[in-house]
Amino acid sequence: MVIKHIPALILFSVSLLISGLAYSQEACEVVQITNGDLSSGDPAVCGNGNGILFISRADLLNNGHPDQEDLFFADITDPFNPVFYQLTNTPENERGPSISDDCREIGFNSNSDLTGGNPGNMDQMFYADISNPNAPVFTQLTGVSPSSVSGAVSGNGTKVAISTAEDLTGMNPDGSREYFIFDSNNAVVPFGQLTDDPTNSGSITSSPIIDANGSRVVFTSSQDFVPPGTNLNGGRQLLLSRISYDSPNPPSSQLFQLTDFPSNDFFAQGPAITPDGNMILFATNANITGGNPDGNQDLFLVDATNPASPVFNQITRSSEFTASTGIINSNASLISFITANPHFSFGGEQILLADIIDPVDPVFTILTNFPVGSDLDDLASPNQFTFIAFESDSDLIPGGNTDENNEIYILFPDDCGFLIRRNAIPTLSEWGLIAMTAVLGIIGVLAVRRRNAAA
Ligand SMILES: [Ca+2]
Ligand SMILES: [Ca+2]
Ligand SMILES: [Ca+2]
Ligand SMILES: [Ca+2]
Repeated sequence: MVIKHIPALILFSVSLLISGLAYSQEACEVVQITNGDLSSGDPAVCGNGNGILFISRADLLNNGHPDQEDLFFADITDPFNPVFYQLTNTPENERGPSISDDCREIGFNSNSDLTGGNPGNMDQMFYADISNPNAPVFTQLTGVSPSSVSGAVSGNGTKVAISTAEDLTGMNPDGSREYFIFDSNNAVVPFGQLTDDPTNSGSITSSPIIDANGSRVVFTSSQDFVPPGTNLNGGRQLLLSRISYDSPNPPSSQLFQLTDFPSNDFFAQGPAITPDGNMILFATNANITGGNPDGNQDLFLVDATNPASPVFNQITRSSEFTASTGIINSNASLISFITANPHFSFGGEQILLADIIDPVDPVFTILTNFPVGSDLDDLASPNQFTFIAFESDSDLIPGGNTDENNEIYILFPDDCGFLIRRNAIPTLSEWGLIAMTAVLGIIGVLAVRRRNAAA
């Protein structure tokens, strides 16, 4: 009676093992969006997933533009038939593109004279309405004095966070690098200076990122901002700015230092933020939660819902460099990053997905199986992670990029990839599964031996 179920029992135990430890054993579908004889890259993706803003040196629309960087928009409502628009056609360089959730507003920096306000070809921050991508409307945001600039537009398209040493508001005569907010809804005083480094002592305030409605901005800085005395050693800390808008008064903010690195040996890098501004993914070499004693770069999640009491979780744990940047979806259930770290990949650079619903015990999936030596950069995605955009100068879809300049690709992380574990050590639930499988298997083998002995 029992014996006739033995083969089924063995099959069941094997299937348990496979279903528990394997994922769909197939790399995710990858689509090459651009195909030029010069580089395309730096993709920014609309939150709704309908388009990609990027820069390209290639003459993608055959209109004879010079071989320098121009801004392009690809409508990928049908990702298999992208529709391209060339937004700028200047003999200078456009860089650092960002785009709103509905693909209508963009931010970028450029040394071109797009509106007649930059005849000296200095690096300036621009904002543009591309509701009609055939006729973008440009606004030059900076330009009083020369300074390098970077920035990002909010998800709702109405705010731009800007990092520059320019004195945009009259509050920065020392010429230190500060962070500003531009509010397109405030026609009277559109700029607010939201940091105040009193001296130009060379501290670095890097490219800020901004949430959906512009109420929170995150950036890294080695400056000793809040409260003074917290960062005397110049660690590159992660800071959060909580912003209030009170038009026609300028925007104001409260600044929070989220990390507390003990020295300038430590730094935060490459932050990404959820649309609600509460969850931040970043990389650091610091041992924030006790799980990074080797001091190489791993990815950390910080819940900054209450920015005065941030809660950190270390997502990747490796004895080797993992990544300097990653992306996060809107409800902080998934992150993605590029790594060549052998703890997470087959070898060479691959794109990883991590389910972080339980950030203490993330589940990792390799989405790609690119040849060793493939070079990937600049992940970007819609709020829901329906696809992941990136750039690569490898011939990822054989024959599609034989000249090996940078092209834009997207992949669909849908029911594909190869499940792996964080440390190649099974989790408690996996150990349980393995133990159960082993017991069932032993019972099966014993029963078969008994049957053979009886025969
Ligand atoms: Ca150009
Ligand atoms: Ca200053
Ligand atoms: Ca580590
Ligand atoms: Ca190419």
